[in-house]
Amino acid sequence: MAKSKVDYGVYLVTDSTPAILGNKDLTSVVEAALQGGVTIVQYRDKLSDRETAVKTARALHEVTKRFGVPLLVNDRVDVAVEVGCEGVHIGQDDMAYEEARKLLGPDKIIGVTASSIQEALKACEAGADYLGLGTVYATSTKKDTKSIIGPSGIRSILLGLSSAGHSIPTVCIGGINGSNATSVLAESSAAPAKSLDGIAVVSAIVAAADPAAAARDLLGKVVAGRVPDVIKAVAATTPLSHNMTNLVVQNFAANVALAVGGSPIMANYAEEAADLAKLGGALVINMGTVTPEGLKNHIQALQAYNAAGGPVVFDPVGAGATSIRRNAVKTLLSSGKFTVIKGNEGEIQTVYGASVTQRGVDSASSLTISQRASLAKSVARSTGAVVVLTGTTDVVSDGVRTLRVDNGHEFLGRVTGTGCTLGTTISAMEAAFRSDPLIAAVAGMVLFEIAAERAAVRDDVRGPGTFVPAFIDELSAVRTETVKGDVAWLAKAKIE
Ligand code: 3NM
Ligand code: MG
Repeated sequence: MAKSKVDYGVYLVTDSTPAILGNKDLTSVVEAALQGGVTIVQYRDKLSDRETAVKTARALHEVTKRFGVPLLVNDRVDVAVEVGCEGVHIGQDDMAYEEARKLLGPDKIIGVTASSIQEALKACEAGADYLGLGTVYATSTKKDTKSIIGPSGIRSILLGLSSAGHSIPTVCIGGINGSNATSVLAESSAAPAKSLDGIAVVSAIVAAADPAAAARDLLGKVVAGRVPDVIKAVAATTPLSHNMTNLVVQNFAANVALAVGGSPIMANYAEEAADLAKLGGALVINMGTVTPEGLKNHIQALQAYNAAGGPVVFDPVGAGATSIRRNAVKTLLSSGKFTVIKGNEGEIQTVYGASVTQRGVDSASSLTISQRASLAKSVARSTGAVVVLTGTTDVVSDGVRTLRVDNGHEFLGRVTGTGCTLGTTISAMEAAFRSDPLIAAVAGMVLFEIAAERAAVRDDVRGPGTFVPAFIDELSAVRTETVKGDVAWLAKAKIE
């Protein structure tokens, strides 16, 4: 696993003491936490003898490897070397960074704890791969913590790092749980410094009655915490949203692209795609009114954006409705790579290869939420794309992290083209926020659905007709508020 690809979002630090683990089995707790969405694991065990530590680390590594998640070992560099896991985490009183690097080689991850800007800069300059910042709040998990610095202390370190030109990944640790994660993330971030990349927890997951649910809850909060970064990135760059879309939604989609901060171009002639792909935007391929000519254009444009490294959003409208569309989906999937595939249940099932027959382009649902989550995850794994499966509860998955978004309003289902314009919205997010396509997709989704909720309850909205202009207004208002730093609207986000 490339070090640059590591996701520090929900960082689980283990503890084997009865006070925290109780009588549970550590490996099972870690496995449940990984199912819930933990993105990196650190085996921390101050008490076991070496033989036990190596045995436990091996068992944990078997599990983390299955989930494609890195395993680090706290402090005991020799254990990490013997097990061959992905790296170590060292505190200020542990082995010196240079010595650990010599033992581990250049490809392993070494994280360092820092409580002050001096410690953080020193670790950065030595070459650390990430920093664990803390202690945020006093915690009974670690009784010998030296300095309790709070979210404001984290913020000072982040500002210090960014003014020294460092963009090293950071997580914070100490007393973080589901109740305070959102405020810790918000209070510790300060422009122009980069936000925290994640939160590290011990007891919030290891001591939880349901570690999978605890991990899922934290993941939702970490992802929600990044949403403003995505919307601001769109506002700062006004990325091109190149739509190759159907006849029905051209005007609506262009207005939505503008409202969310993008710059729309509706261009169906693929000979233009190579030039457009160089402008730093993203492409939407929407299959809504498929024709032989259109399909050829889609393939050519897909390949042009792939060659330029630009994101591509695929909207397989009505994919299961006809055999022509089912074949078009197969052809497109084998012609290039998509960043995001967005569709309703029937469409995503068709992408999966199931032979479902959709009634026209409408959505119908027969799967349970957890079946929808596994479907999205499987398609994400097989295609390498982020899958956005829309419905009353939306599911977003990149094959590792799978989230449910429970926002939206029934008016979205009573107006034509809302699904298509969601694809356009997501394209703007993907264009502006390349570092994490899943977070970009979730940001597009919650911006879109919360704007719909706000529009639907306005006094001037009396039905689906008056909803449309109000919805465009609210998309624009939510974006403007976010850019000004007012993110109160995000309290409505239901991401889990
Ligand atoms: N390191 P909990 S605080 C392992 O400040 C560890 O460096 C800390 O446990 C530091 O999430 C800590 O249960 C324990 O509060 C964090
Ligand atoms: Mg230590």
